[in-house]
Amino acid sequence: MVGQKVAIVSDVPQTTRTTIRAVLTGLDHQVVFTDTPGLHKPRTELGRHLNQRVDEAASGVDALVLVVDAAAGVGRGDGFVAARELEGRSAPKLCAVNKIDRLRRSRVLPQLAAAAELAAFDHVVPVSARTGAGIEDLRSTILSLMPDGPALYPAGSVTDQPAEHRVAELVREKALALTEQEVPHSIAVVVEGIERNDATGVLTISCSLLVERESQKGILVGKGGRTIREIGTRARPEIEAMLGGAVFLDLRVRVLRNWQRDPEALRRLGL
Ligand SMILES: Nc1nc2c(ncn2[C@@H]2O[C@H](COP(=O)(O)OP(=O)(O)OP(=O)(O)O)[C@@H](O)[C@H]2O)c(=O)[nH]1
Ligand SMILES: [Mg+2]
Repeated sequence: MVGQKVAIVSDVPQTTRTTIRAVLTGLDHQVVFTDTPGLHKPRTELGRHLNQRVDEAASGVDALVLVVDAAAGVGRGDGFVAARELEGRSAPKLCAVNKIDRLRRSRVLPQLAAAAELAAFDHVVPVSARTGAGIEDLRSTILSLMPDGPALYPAGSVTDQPAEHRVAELVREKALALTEQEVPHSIAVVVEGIERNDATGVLTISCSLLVERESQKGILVGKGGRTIREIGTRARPEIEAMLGGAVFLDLRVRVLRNWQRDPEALRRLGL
């Protein structure tokens, strides 16, 4: 929607943990998109916090967009989210029916019809975030619904996230892709410091990957450090492109016992 990677992506549910704003600025308009965590049945304190973020974000906006997964099939979970977050709200409501790249043509209409049943939508738009199909349509539909108002962000900004947070998120994205089962949910990433070498211009970024148990630390480090090295190899080029310069990534893995269930740890992690 804004032409740049602002939120990380993974196969693992509850990838997004904070409310992320993405800013689209044109000659005569600015739209601020708020990406939220996915509403789910919480199993930990973190899960409850994530659901709260969704409730907060859904109030006081100019339009609401429910994104559903047409490849998985629109279903009961979507109905639950629609009832909880859309019902009773006066803002215009849209449904983005995503992943149509994975559907045979004949399955698209039934999915659109199922989506239309979820709530009193003003628009239901088929899209593919992967191929970009329908995205222009969704963007112009949203634009047509926006009230007049002043720009809230300077023209050049694409997100409200500080650089440290974006770096930590990119590292977490690579860690999620290289781990499985319960481990991805147990990973949090914190940037401890960024130092610039004035002679070479290289930025040294020190990052901690936090896990909940000693055994998970072993998994994340990998045999002879293989996994943590691979995380760095994958994250570094994206971080360099984002910051516009050479980066040395110093990654270490630490245990912060059961942080997902610890309100004090969540507070310190900004979650
Ligand atoms: N085929 C296909 N896959 C997609 C599309 N959009 C997203 N995906 C995949 O769906 C998965 C989830 O994407 P995310 O962006 O992490 O989804 P999310 O809704 O933000 O999920 P959370 O942050 O976990 O709440 C990833 O594996 C993506 O690659 C699409 O249009 N087509
Ligand atoms: Mg997400």
